[in-house]
Amino acid sequence: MNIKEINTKPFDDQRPGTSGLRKQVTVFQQPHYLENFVQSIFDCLEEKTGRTLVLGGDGRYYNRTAIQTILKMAAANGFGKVLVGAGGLLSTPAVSAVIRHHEAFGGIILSASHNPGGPDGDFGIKYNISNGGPAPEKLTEAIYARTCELSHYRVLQADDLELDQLGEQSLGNMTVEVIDPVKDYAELMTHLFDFGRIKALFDSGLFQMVFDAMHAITGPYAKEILENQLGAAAGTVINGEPLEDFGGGHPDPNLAHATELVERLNQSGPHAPNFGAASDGDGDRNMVLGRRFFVTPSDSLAILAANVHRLPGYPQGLAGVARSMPTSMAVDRVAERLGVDCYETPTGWKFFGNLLDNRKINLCGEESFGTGSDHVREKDGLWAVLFWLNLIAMRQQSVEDIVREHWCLYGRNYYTRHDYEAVEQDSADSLMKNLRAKITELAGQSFGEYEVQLADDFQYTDPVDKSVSEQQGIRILFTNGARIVYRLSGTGTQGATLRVYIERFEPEASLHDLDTQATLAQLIKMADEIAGIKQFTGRDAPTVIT
Ligand code: VG1
Ligand code: CO
Repeated sequence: MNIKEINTKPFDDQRPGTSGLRKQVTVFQQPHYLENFVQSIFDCLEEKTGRTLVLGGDGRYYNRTAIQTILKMAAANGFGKVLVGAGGLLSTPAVSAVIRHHEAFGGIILSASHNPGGPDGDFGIKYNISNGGPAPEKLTEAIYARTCELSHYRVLQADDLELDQLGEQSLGNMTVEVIDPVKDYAELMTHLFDFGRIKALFDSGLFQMVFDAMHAITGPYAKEILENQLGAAAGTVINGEPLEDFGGGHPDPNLAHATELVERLNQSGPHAPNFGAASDGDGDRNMVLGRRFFVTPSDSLAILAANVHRLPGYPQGLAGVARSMPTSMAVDRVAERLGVDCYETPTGWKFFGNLLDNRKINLCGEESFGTGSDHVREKDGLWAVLFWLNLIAMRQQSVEDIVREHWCLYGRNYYTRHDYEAVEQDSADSLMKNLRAKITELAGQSFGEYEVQLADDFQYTDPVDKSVSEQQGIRILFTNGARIVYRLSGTGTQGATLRVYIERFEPEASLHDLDTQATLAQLIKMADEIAGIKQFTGRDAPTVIT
């Protein structure tokens, strides 16, 4: 084996964010940049010798180059085997499923998720541990510390491998097995949902759906499961071919970016689809739409929690549930009624891992179009879509009717997120600093009908390993159940992104049909006044509203 030790110098910007290391492609293309980070991951993994690693990405620009490099580095660092998705492709939830199914040591996912791709877009890399989930903070911090002192990395001198044919080949002393990226994942789904029932729904001819894969990774998964296995009409999956630049689009499944899907669902007439869904770059997010009807991700989580006992894969029902702190409190009401625990975690899927592993919860979600369960350790876009399909098939109701019935029973949490993207880092930091200084004096203050019950900088103690995560967002809770939350994004690559999350609870069913932005207008105004958003950012309006 011809292993080379390459001398290198540390980069000072390799601290993983909410979900791995995310940078512009041009940053990753600097000599040694990717290699330094990969070697730092490997250096932090004890007992990796001879073990199996899973490797794949969302197919964005630089995926193939990075896969070849990582394979050669894995061989030089003593791994026994790498399972790599054909063509270098694997969705994020599929990596999680493959790690668990094959009891692998861990996995590397190449993706910048919902961020745009292409030579001028973003790239990212993330390490997942043996439970299939994102590395916990302790490990990501250790990896970061290693990047700050790295002096060399190891790489096998070998030709690039052919990764389009399934099967095993050797790379130095290591085996590389190219696997079907869809197979293990699709198999897992058949155990969770009633495929027969969903198939009958499609076969009835009375139900049509559109799935927008946004030219990202979910296309092949959705085609296989929805069209081939469940009998959805050919053409149900649109934009189903993964492209290196996502066709120039922004692979983020929300009303602002999945415009083609939204147009289809807004059609009228007998041939308008009944159900629409989309997923993001790496397949872990989902948006769910009914006919001319949008389901907020927070409501979706609450509805899944209220219905999980109906599904074949969850005979024990809801064991407990968790949501990220900024996610609306709709699911809390479901947990309360069912008498199960509801955990509030910091943003990012890595905080759900311990809760899932220890069976404190079996369902979790985030307001950012992410929901998942204990079947894997990542959020899972297509899983959520299948859940909704199963629900529709069982209840024989439209998406809108299911949601409205839920609101009638539990009340409605009006919810919105306002993002201010690419703000100057210094301005964003000053805004947060100023807000932090104000927190203590906010308690007890009134703003019209809103009285502050609690204002703090969210801190989380993991109930399992007792690790503490601080400064996870500033939250202001009002006595009537309304909330305003502020935090800075940990996934952006240009400047800073300020996220402001706003919600208010409405128990009255006759008031469940209001326009979200209008009914939250007073809180939105207060959010600006309290934090000085205009003053600090110089912006009059958010960049994206979801
Ligand atoms: C965002 C979302 C967060 C999500 C993360 C990764 O993080 O808010 O809920 O877990 O993206 O999702 P941030 O720090 O930018 O707010 V994915 O689909 O981009 O891996
Ligand atoms: Co994603």
